[in-house]
Amino acid sequence: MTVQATFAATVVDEWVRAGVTDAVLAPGSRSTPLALALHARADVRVHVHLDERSAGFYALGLGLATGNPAIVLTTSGTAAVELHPAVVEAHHAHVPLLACTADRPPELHDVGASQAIDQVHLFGRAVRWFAQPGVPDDASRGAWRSLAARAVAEARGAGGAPGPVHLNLAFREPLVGEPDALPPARPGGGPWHTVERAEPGALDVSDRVAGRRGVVVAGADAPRPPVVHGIAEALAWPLVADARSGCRVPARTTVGAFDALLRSPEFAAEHRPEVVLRLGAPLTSRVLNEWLAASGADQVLVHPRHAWLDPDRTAATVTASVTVARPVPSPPGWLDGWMEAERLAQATIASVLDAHTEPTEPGVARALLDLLPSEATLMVSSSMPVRDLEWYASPREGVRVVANRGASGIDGVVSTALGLAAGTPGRRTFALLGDLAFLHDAGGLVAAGRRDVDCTFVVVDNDGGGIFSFLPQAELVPPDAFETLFGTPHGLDLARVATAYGVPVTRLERLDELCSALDGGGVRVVHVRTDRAVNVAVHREINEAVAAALTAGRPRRGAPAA
Ligand SMILES: Cc1ncc(C[n+]2csc(CCOP(=O)(O)OP(=O)(O)O)c2C)c(N)n1
Ligand SMILES: [Mg+2]
Repeated sequence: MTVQATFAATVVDEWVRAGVTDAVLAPGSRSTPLALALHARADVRVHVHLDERSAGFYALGLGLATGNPAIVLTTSGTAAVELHPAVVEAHHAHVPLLACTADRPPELHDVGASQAIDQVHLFGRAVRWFAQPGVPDDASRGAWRSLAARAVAEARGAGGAPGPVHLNLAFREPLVGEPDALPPARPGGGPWHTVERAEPGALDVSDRVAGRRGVVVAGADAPRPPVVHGIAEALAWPLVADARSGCRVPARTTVGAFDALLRSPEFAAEHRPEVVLRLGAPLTSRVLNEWLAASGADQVLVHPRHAWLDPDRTAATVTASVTVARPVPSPPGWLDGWMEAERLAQATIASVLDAHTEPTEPGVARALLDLLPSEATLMVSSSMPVRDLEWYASPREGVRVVANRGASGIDGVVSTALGLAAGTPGRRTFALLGDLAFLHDAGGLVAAGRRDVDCTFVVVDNDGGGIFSFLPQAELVPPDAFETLFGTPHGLDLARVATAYGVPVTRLERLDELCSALDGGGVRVVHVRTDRAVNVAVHREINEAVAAALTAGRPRRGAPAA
């Protein structure tokens, strides 16, 4: 019997009572009491990773999938530091996560003991709560259940938004032992603490929106789709929706092709709104965001957790929830003008992409979303995949789209997707990612063989960072320097990389092979070779074709739909 083992078993018992189901562990000695306590519970799924950075993102993926914090446990030293990227992403993206770092006891600090570093407030202000209870002893027994229950409650957003919590847990040897009787728990199986929060009332914006030309913009963390569609429908406003909002489904008001549309100066000028309801996180489209910022419109920013997501500083009002109690629709022709343009743009995008038999990057994004089975989850990496999906995919129902856009890193994508897959058994998971994002976390594939997860990675391989070809650097930096510093070709055969991890690979030569390439379960890679210069040309081709279609068929403002 050891006090360390009793502490660890108590904490794990409390986590289970609070609803925790998954723990992600990386091997190490100092974390032994907790590792053994987690392993001893049949009601906790334990996922073992070799690399703590991947472990952190895998736990993030589990949290995204379930809304519950997953435990991620490391030993001390640099192992603990490796969690930082996932903690930062969880902080910005409001994903519950319980980061537990094992630590050496105080007498081993500052004396050159192995793997002893300062882990106090290791993740700075990126955590909702930090606690270090000290080496467990019998005197602290009465605090153990509270500590564990509060950690889960804080991660779920007791103090506001969900996010990461850091417990720094010092253990003294012996590290292996059996637990004694646990301190008494709450009767009835519940956790020591629960947090009850009253929902705030919604702000009624009826007077501000009545009869005006407005736009609803919905990003990640927008209110529930029926609420958003209800507002757009009642006001007869276009709903500019990113797939991550869940609102980008076919409807009388849904506009998916806004990026291409707003690249047309005439369209952008003629469709300037008077009022904008911005729901959730900003979209990635710079064209959209600049158009909104320059519009001079009255803007209401709505975020259910009061996140201040206003990079252009244009929100006149910030609130958690809106309602329109007395809806007065926009003037005749306002919505029709948008929707006619949307139909033209979608048809044009489809016909441009259909003319390319070889896979193009926008074509893969559009076809992939179209082809996914119902109830699938799609993760998209930062850089061009998230943009191609936002700009060129057509609206559809029944797919959950997620991206690590809290801090917009290209790290941890493989592991986040595998964590999402592990957290949604019975639903298929797909990831659309760039070659650099894939290579960055290729080590995350080690976990693929260890669990029965279903995840198909569609890797768009343009041999480097394709996004930089769209930035001013591409014009202003001499080509050789641009290629060395930004293009960063690696010349690796990604199929061989995946195969080395035991992951089967399908090479996609033609876009029409995508449907069959997506068949089958387990962890797989679909490898798509593209070219960065061709990709710039394809984007230009689509955008010019949409502008031309608008010029040819554009209804004048105020005109009813054809
Ligand atoms: C961790 C991290 N490092 C660097 C960056 C900067 N960055 C943004 S996009 C990008 C290139 C990504 O390349 P790839 O994944 O191949 O996608 P592509 O641009 O080709 O679509 C880089 C390096 C970042 N966002 N995150
Ligand atoms: Mg790339």
